Amino acid sequence: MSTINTPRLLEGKRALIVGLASKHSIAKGIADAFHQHGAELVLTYQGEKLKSRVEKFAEDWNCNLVIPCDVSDDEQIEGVSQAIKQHWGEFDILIHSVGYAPMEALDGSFLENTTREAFKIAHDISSYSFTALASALAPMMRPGGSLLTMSYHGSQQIIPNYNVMGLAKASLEASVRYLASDLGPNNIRVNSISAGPIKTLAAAGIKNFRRMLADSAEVAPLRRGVTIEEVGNTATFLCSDMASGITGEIVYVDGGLSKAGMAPLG
Ligand code: NAD
Ligand code: 0WE
Repeated sequence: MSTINTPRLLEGKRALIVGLASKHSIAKGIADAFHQHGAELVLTYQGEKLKSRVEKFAEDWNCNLVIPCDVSDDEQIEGVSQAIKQHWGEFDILIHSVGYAPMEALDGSFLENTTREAFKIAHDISSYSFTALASALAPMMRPGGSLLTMSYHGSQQIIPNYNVMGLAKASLEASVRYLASDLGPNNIRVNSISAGPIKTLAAAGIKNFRRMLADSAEVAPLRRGVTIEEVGNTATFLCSDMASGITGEIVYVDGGLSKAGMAPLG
């Protein structure tokens, strides 16, 4: 470790992070950066299977509250709200890094594979959960605080197989703007990071994901993929007072991939 003074952008801030599942999770990159920058953390986990794993991460970050939160369950969201009220009373930052659709809907034809049930689940878990958490938790957030969610460019343009998740991310991005409008008067900001493809658990099992990563790295202006550390650094900026004028925004952390109109000529 270097002994040079690095800026501590989140000193005194309290952050709740929803969506940590493994060392590859985008939420892990965000939590690492937040911890480095002096934030105090509370973590949630989805289901008992992930409990001990998330508790191990908590130790690394001197975090002494880890709470269950399956976002499909209103009672668990209320439980998070009660736990935060007890632990902190007030806090500053909510990270939402959650997305899910039934696997069958993420392969092949959007037209043929989008059932009512898959549509409902994708939108409930990947979009509504952000509004639900905002609704339960924003009343406890201090002025200068912010909410941040994770999106993907499949909300804006056709990405093969992303299918119903593209619709859910479009809905999520629209919710960022309406939430920004409602919470702006309290000086609470709401933003999203749209990340380029990263190999995480949510990417495992997606057909041809390795090829997508390789192709993206050839097309992106930076000629490489992005890392969870890079997403964590941008999240740190967006949730810090350095970004006090930014709300309702979708910030791309994708090495420029979404701006390429065509693959570079060989
Ligand atoms: P990940 O698998 O590490 O994280 C996804 C998280 O969603 C997990 O922690 C999982 O527990 C949680 N989750 C799913 N259903 C849930 C539920 N019902 N209740 C509570 N939590 C639930 O994968 P990741 O790539 O870090 O994904 C995090 C976010 O980043 C997602 O919104 C994803 O869409 C987005 N994203 C990912 C990429 C990528 O290429 N990996 C790119 C852009 C955006
Ligand atoms: O948002 C995502 C992942 C979303 C996701 C992944 C899974 C896999 C496991 C949602 N639901 C599930 N359900 C499961 O059962 N990303 C941005 C990563 C991703 O997923 C893709 C991508 C990219 C990029 C799917 C198809 C095409 C590209």
